Amino acid sequence: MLNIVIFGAPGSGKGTQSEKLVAKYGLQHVSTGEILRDEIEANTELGKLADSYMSKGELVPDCIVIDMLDCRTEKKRHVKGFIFDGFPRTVPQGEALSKMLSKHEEDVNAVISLEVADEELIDRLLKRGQISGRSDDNRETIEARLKVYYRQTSPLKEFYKERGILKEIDGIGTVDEIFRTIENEIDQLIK
Ligand code: B4P
Repeated sequence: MLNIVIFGAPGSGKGTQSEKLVAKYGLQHVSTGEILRDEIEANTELGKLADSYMSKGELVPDCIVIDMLDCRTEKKRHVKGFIFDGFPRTVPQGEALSKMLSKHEEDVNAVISLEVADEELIDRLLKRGQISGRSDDNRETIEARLKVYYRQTSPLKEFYKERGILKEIDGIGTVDEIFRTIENEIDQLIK
């Protein structure tokens, strides 16, 4: 199995590049952001709870996201591998992911970190907000999400660097240019 984490600040292009990775490598896409937005859309209890955090730019608590993910990946054990998009977002989530995969003698094979400067991130998310209508794509919430990223999510880079699997990639350029760099990393891994 091939287990890839696509990592980066909000708006760095995780969702965009994940779609291309799924198309090329046939991996199962697991986007915690998408799962949570579906729950909000369906007005479930989980969705209502998630919305109270997401609309403020905060992370949904670890225990909720970890249980949600564990349940979904367990149901899909027959796949070629996973692309984890937007998960993990905290060190406890990173530890939980390794624990989940270790039940099947697996681990994360590579963490692709998309590096994009803050001004570009804000610009992209404001543009997306104009068309997506997402409640978290407005300036105030975007700034809160960036603070949360630096405080709670970026320490994961050190976590994965220590494990020797962090691949930092320039996330500025066209979607195809960035994808070619990611492809090179993954092709080396598969060889
Ligand atoms: P996510 O859904 O993961 O989304 P994101 O971080 O906002 O965006 P992403 O990086 O995927 O950007 P995209 O490709 O769309 O999270 C949303 C929220 O859910 C979080 O804030 C949190 O509250 C909650 N959540 C999710 N996972 C969680 C977890 N594990 N724990 C706790 N809470 C969690 O790209 C952004 C825009 O840029 C798009 O418009 C795209 O078209 C554009 N773009 C992409 N690549 C580009 C490029 N190369 N050049 C120019 N524009 C580009």
